[in-house]
Amino acid sequence: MQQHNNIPLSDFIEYPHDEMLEKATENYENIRRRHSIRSFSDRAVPKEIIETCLKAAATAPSGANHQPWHFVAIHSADIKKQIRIEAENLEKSFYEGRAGAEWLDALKPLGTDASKPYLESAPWLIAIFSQKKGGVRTEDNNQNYYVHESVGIATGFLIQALHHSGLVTLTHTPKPMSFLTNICKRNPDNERAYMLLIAGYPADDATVPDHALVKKDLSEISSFI
Ligand code: IYR
Repeated sequence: MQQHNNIPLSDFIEYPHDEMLEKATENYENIRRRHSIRSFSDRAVPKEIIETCLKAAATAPSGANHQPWHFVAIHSADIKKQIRIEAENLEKSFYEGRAGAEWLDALKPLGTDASKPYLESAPWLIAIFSQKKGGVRTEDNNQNYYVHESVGIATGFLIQALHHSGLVTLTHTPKPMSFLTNICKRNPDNERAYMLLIAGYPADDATVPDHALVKKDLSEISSFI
């Protein structure tokens, strides 16, 4: 049986109202410049940037604080090539009909297709895995809870950290993603590939589809009661 022991909150920072609004606005102005990018430069990004962003991601809240995630940061050209080959094969069948007409229609405004050169050109691919079992210590083998929610939040933190550091990302989910488990040599009994995040600098001629810039208004996405 685990015991509970509280320690005083010592790192909370309170801001006066004006400064709070300034910070909220500053954050909004910064995060609204985040765009999914599909054209990456091959410029190098130091490993310590990725490490620091992963540390930020790992502070995310999770079910029972079990931290049911594992991030594989891929820099190896050989592994990136293997991932590109597998992902493009899957995407080919997806775009050739597996997706179905409605899905393909929904993707038209994004202009995506089966070709994924950025899987080789971007400096980093981060394969994110969720874990069924674990615990607060890596060696634990207890049930994990709210795994999808927890890994989703950590992934959001990671995207935000990379953006904040001055990099761009793309969330990529080739279907099915089990090939990532094999390539990254993860344990398929406990881990499932959750997402592949591409990170780096945008290519000089990178574009953003205008469709992606359409964001719902505050009045549509929220209600105050
Ligand atoms: N995985 C495919 C298709 C795709 C699906 C959705 I939903 C998107 O928002 C974007 C793409 C691809 O990466 O092309």
